[in-house]
Amino acid sequence: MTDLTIAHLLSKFQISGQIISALPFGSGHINDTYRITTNSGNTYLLQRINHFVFKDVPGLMNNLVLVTQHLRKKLLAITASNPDKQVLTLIKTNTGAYYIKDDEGNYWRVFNFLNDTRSYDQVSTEKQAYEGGKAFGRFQSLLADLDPALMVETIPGFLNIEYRLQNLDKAIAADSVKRLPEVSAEIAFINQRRTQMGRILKMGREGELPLRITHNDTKFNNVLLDENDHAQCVIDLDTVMPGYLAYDFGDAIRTIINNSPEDEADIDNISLNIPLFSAYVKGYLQQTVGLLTETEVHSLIEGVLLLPYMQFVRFLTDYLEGDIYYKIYSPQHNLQRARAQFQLLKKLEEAKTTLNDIIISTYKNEIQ
Ligand code: ADP
Ligand code: GN1
Ligand code: MG
Repeated sequence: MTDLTIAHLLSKFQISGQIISALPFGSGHINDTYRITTNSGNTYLLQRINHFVFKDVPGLMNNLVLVTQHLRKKLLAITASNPDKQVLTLIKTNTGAYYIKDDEGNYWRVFNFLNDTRSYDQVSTEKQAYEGGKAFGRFQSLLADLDPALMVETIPGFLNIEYRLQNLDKAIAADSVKRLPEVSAEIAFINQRRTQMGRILKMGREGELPLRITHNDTKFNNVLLDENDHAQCVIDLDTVMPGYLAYDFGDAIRTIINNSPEDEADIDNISLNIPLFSAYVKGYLQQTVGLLTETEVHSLIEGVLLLPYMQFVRFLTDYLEGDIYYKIYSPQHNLQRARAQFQLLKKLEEAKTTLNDIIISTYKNEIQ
């Protein structure tokens, strides 16, 4: 991206001031993000929406507007809240739209940049984990009265494990880049768990778990904390759509409980951080205790196992397909990521009872 292209794009949005700098920002795997500073003192975040991943950008943007407007309205009714800081704000284009499509077919949008915040790829303190739990718990509570039927599925089958396994099976059958021989141990491990990992879907289909509006990408770097590590804003709302609470809980835990990065190369370094888990559970349940059904509480532990499993399946599929989905930074990156999730899942399976006991005892404390 040249400065000229960025200036041209931004000239189509209602931003104030002249551009001083436009620098790539963040460590997301999907969108292209730039931090824009201007001489008016206002800072913005320019994003190219990945339309290979998100096929229905108008539908996605409609979801985003619905969700941010709903959150804003709910926060306005809460004393001491600050919607401008706690909800993402989209900047309109000169024609009053929320995004533009450029001559090459790329979609762009602009948010207000939330200053004095940071996102963490890895959690290092119990306070951060607790605040993350509060942020995602509150996000779900505030969205509980928004009708899921209003939202489009921005990626059909996104967290549907049956669909993810079908995609893996297709990638195995095609073996388009001849990587199958390297991953036979991983595939055997996945196959042993196919039925068990379908439990949440089954409970949902049988009406035991309510379909709610969920975030569906609750990895920890999708929450912004302020300079004192207080939760400020949940971001990356492209996958907000109908889902089960256990999905969001499980995906957050996947990134919080792991003492190593998501793509740890030496799997012997992967271990669980139980104090961080407990802190997240506390923050999350404090916000959601009035919302969760008993069955949902018992489903949370299933999400803790399912989300690393699903991520393992997704990274492995991308590796077998020749790295077409996630941004990679080395040729074996997706394999390395898949193996790290594989190891994390083994550790989580060993600790399942301990983790569930923490969830249940925290819930009992909070409900009193
Ligand atoms: P991706 O889908 O690629 O993960 P995100 O929407 O999560 O894209 O944005 C990437 C990173 O940019 C985030 O992890 C966060 O650090 C930062 N970010 C996103 N939105 C804002 C914002 N409004 N203010 C400040 N930082 C932001
Ligand atoms: C992607 O966009 P980002 O980097 O927050 C992915 C998530 C995965 C995550 C794994 C739309 O999230 O589903 O869990 O990478 N987002 C999409 O790090 O596929
Ligand atoms: Mg992100």
